[in-house]
Amino acid sequence: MGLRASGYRVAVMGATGAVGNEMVRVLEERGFPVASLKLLASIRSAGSTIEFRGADVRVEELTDRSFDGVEIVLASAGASVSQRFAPAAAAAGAVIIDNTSAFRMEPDVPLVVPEVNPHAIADYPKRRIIANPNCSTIQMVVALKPLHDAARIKRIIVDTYQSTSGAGKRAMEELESQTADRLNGREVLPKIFPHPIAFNCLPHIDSFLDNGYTKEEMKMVNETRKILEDPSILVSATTVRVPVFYGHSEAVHIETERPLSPADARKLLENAPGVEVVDEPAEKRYPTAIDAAGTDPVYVGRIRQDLAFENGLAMWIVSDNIRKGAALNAVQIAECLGRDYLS
Ligand code: NAP
Ligand code: 3JM
Repeated sequence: MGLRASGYRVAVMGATGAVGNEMVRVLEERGFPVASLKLLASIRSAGSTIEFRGADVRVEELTDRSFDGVEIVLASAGASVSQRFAPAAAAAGAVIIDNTSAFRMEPDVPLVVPEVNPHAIADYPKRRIIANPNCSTIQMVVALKPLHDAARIKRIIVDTYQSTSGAGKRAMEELESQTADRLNGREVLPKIFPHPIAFNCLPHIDSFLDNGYTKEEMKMVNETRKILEDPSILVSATTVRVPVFYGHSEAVHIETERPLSPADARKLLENAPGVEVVDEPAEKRYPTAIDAAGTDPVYVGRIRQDLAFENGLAMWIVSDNIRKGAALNAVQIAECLGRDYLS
């Protein structure tokens, strides 16, 4: 079955945000068949317009009545907004592809990365919600899935270098203004982030939990297990916000059950969907956030034997967090849903 030629009635919740705006662009770029497009945000930006296929579409205030006649909702207006409005959207008959952490770990909600576990979408009728994982989890599992299939990953140690776009539009503005303030000798006043983000690194994303990890770090632990359908995988993450606008980078160290050479891992990754290997260190070629920004792949480089494990591999994984980490992954889910489930 292909995508319905007459199109789908789509709504974007949080359309004026960093993620929502990119969703609209990705729908257009990929030629997703949109029969009608509803752009929803808070009262603050109701009445503003966003361009879609050359026409200005007016942003409407999100209410319980926003979903009449809508088939697919792409949601990225924050976890509490999804908690509040996803049930109304489901009751109106829509399927919600939710980019927030609100429902990801609920057992009757599929958590999907199309290159990794597209079959999980089959469970969508239970709640009519499909969750999109956290950006840092998505890029990591796209790269690790083929290695897991080949050698079974037992343990993952990951440190992230996450860009400010992951914290929304105002967070990016804060990096910009603090950079200018610091360079001009003005006082730097943190607002969105707890400390200055310009010329700094903050080992603090989302809130701290009793076990000493942050919620962002525990998303990587729990979501990875759910997506790879292996609750025994051990994951330890340190998630760090860095003064980068677009693109998350990750230093990833894995221990596998069976030995896997760096050359074999490279071959598997070269053939993996959604992955591009950039790994010629002698030529100074490895992935960077600036190169990844605005593009779709998950880039992997610095693939090498990890000296600290018996069967260990180390690598560097980079992707545009707003595209594959959020908007692109959500639109790819919509494509699978439309193609395989919505007649
Ligand atoms: P953002 O740039 O701050 O945008 C937030 C969006 O939500 C805006 O469109 C805003 O509309 C809307 N909104 C906020 N409160 C609302 C309300 N009460 N009712 C209706 N709309 C409301 O943030 P972002 O970076 O795009 O992220 C948005 C959410 O997406 C995050 O909170 C997170 O849950 C999720 N996210 C997921 C990933 C992922 O990894 N999958 C990555 C980043 C973000 P106004 O213009 O009216 O304020
Ligand atoms: C990425 O409403 C909120 O607190 C959203 C915070 C947030 C999330 C989240 O928890 O949904 C900001 C940025 C995410 C995410 O993808 O998990």
